[in-house]
Order: sequence, then C-alpha cells, then structure tokens
Amino acid sequence: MATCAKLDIYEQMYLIRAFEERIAELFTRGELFGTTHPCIGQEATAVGVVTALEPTDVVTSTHRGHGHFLAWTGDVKGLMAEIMGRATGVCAGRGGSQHLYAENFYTNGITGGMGAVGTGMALAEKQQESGNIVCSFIGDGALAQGILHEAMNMASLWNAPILYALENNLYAMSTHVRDTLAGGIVPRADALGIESATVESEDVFEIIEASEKAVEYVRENCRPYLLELRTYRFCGHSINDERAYRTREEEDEWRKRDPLALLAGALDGADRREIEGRCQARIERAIAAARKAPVQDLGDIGKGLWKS
Ligand SMILES: Cc1ncc(C[n+]2csc(CCOP(=O)(O)OP(=O)(O)O)c2C)c(N)n1
Ligand SMILES: [Mg+2]
Repeated sequence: MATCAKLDIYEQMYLIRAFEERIAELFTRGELFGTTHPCIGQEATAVGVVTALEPTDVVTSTHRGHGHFLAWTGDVKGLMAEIMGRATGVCAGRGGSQHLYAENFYTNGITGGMGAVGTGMALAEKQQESGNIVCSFIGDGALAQGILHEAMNMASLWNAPILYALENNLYAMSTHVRDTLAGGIVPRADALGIESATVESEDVFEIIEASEKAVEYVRENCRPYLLELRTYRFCGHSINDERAYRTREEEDEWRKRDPLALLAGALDGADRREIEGRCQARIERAIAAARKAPVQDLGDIGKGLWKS
C-alpha cells in the first residue's frame, strides 16, 4: 500500500475518532440536543467500506452514523452544527445525530429500517439503469428485525444492486449477539441465495479489499451481497451507557486490536502528528462556528416537511 494512501486512510479514521471523542465531551457539558451514539472503535469499517464506493453510489446509515457520514462527505462543520442543533447543520439542526442527510446519504434511527429503504433505492437505481449501487450499513441488532429479512428476500428475488454492510460489534444496546441471534449470519444469506463474506480483521486495508470485491460483485452482477464486518465499539451504546453488561477486561482485549492504533503504528510519527493536528483544528473550527450559528428556527418548523 502506497504511503500516501495509508496517510489518507489514517486521516479519515482519525478524524472520526477525534470527532466522536469531542462529541462525547460536548454532550457531557450539555452543549448538544438529544442523545448520540458514537462509533469509537468502528472507524475502520466506516472508512473501509466507503473507500470502495463511487461518489454516485448511495449510502444508508444507522443511528450510529457519524463515522459513515464523515467518511462519505468529510463535512465536519455541517455535522457538528447539526448535532449542536444549529440552523447551519446539514438538516438545519432538526435531524440531529440520527437523522442526517447529504447528497446520496441518508440515515434514521429505526433499527434495520434503512436496510429496507436502501433496498428500494437499489431497485430504483436498477430500473434507471444508472450503474450505481446502494450500500446499507446495518448492525447485528438489525438481524432481529423482520423488515430486514423481507427486504433481503426481495433484493434477492428482484436482483437489487445492494451491499448490506453489517457491522457486527457484538452488541445491540446492552444485549450480546449470542442472545439475539440463533444460528449464523452467513447461513441467513445462503438461505436467501445472497452471496456473502465475513471479515474479521482490525486491518483497514483488509476491510477495503473485501469491500472492493463485494462492491464489484454487486455492480457487475446487479445482485445483493452481505458483508459481515466484525468490529467493536469501545464506548457505550449511547453517551449515558455505563456498560454494566460487559467487563472492562473484554474491552481491554479489543483495545489491543484497535484499528486506529494499529494503523498509527505503521506511520511516521511526524506525518501522524501533522494529520492529527489538522483534524483537531478542523473539529475546533467546526465547534466555534456552530457555537456562533443561530439555533434551529422553530418558527418555520413545517418548512421542508412533505405535506399532502
Ligand atoms: C425498530 C426499532 N426497535 C428498537 C430500537 C431501539 N434501538 C436503538 S439502537 C438499538 C440497537 C441496535 O443494535 P445494532 O443494530 O447492533 O447497532 P449498534 O448499536 O450496535 O451499532 C435498538 C434496539 C429502534 N431504534 N428501532
Ligand atoms: Mg451491534
């Protein structure tokens, strides 16, 4: 892998980590509206999968979507302002952390819901013969949602060009996947006639390679694909979660396999510090701009809503 590619990938991953850590601080200081679900520890899956996509493809995300959003857009200012409830946010401060929009990027907080929406979008791309595909990020918890299975069934029957990028971080809120998932993930795809693969690696470049293969398969064959990515969130489910359902020892074991630290260790120290300083400065500028920006205008709350 060329050094410049490594630096670029590190910058994207570090930006997400630093952003999420700063969000946690701002939340604790009462500067944010609502709750938020950081993706600390999952930066490699966000950056790895998005790297394999084309800008004209479509991404759907989840309640834990900041990393996906930043990997897709790099729009620190717009995201920060959105989470801080400012009129300058990407959804004018009304969506907040879980309802983000950018060009070809959509989220909401309904577990598994965007997997179904993404399937419909993939069918639309196919009907328009655009050559674009949809990538729907989903969590392991989404596998307990009927709508996802219905959507995947349709995707297989109707040849929808969709990549289901399943971030299996072992937990859905406080429940371990062993308590929510009977059987296996890959056999579920097999039963629907959907190609699949599992990546169990903290090396972002292995995630990129597997994602590129999956994306190529979806685009070339106009077929769905399920890519299971084993990962771990170092933080709680949301900011107020004290993580009573798992041990600090378990977390320490995963910390030893932190994808960001692994990549940092492969870089020149001066390069790394330059990148980190640049990312931190971008985040601080975004916070300063958001603090100065007006809070969302509740006077025209109906604006932008779909009315019949
Ligand atoms: C339909 C629905 N049911 C329940 C919830 C509450 N809920 C929010 S996040 C979450 C867990 C999701 O777990 P997973 O899909 O593994 O994603 P992760 O939080 O691990 O990223 C649940 C059950 C919801 N948002 N939507
Ligand atoms: Mg999960």
